[in-house]
Amino acid sequence: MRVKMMAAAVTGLLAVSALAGCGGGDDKGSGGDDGKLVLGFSQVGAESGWRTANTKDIQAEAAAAGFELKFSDAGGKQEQQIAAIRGFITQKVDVIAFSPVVTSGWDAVLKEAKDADIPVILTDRAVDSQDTSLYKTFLGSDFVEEGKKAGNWLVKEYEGKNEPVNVVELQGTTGSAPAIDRQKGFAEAIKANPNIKIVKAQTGDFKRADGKTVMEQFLQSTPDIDVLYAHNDDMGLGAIEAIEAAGKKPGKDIKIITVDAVKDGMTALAAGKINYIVECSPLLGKQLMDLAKKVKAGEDVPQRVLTEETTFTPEQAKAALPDRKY
Ligand code: GYE
Repeated sequence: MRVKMMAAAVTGLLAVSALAGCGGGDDKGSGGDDGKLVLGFSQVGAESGWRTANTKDIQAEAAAAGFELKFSDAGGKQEQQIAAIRGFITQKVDVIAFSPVVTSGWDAVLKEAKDADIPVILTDRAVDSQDTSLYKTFLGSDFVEEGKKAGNWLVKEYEGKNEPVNVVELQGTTGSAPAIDRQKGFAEAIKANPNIKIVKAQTGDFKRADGKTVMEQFLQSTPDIDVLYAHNDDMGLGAIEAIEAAGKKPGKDIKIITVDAVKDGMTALAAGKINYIVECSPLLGKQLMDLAKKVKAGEDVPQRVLTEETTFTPEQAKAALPDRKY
């Protein structure tokens, strides 16, 4: 039975829920048929280079750890993530991990997982649930800190200059933890120089195409843009296309700060089209597998596990690029 259920999982969640009534056996906690730890992972989607690197890393590290990974891509839709998590509960996986597309609206499904005694690990993005017993741990970056690093660079860049600095902000997916926190950290940091003002802010949904169209609108509606702050590389790269099409020089006429440091972003940074990148590492796989092993064994894990990250100038990007894995 278990084998049948797992095969069904590959073909889709509908098939899985159809099989749910057939009695999945009560082998919960004993791993897959061959004793492997079964990890259900619900990914946000494939919106950016960061996400693709994150997915690859999780798949590779699950294989390296000898786990059975049930991977589900939600196409950026919360209802699909909820359906995927429900599917994992029905299949009685050992551990559920997911990267929540937005912060709110998770309490009910997290409660269902808890009632089914399946530990949950938040990966990359946070939820706003007040009851922190609904998940075991949250592994990922400090997005407020990332926003602060971006803002601090800008404050330094204009230190001692008494001129207005008009900033446009391309924000990530509305309601997502990285969009909320990167906005917040940046806004806090730029308070240090009252000349720096955010003149326009809009979401580009973390996507390159949206970054381009929103930047086109910014350029049309707003003269004198000095700086673009984009919540990820992809939106910044889309915006570069719009800036060049408008006959301006990215990195010079308009300074650009982004977050992530994926290869395409680092290449643009090395070429001087982006001025500064705050790193956000997508390589969470190894830590996720270690945490999954521990929660499955009933060991205590810290409530919060932070990823270590740095920042890059064009010179640093040139030096780092040859060894960049993603
Ligand atoms: O910065 C962005 C991606 O949640 C940290 O999501 C992640 C963000 C990342 O689409 O590129």
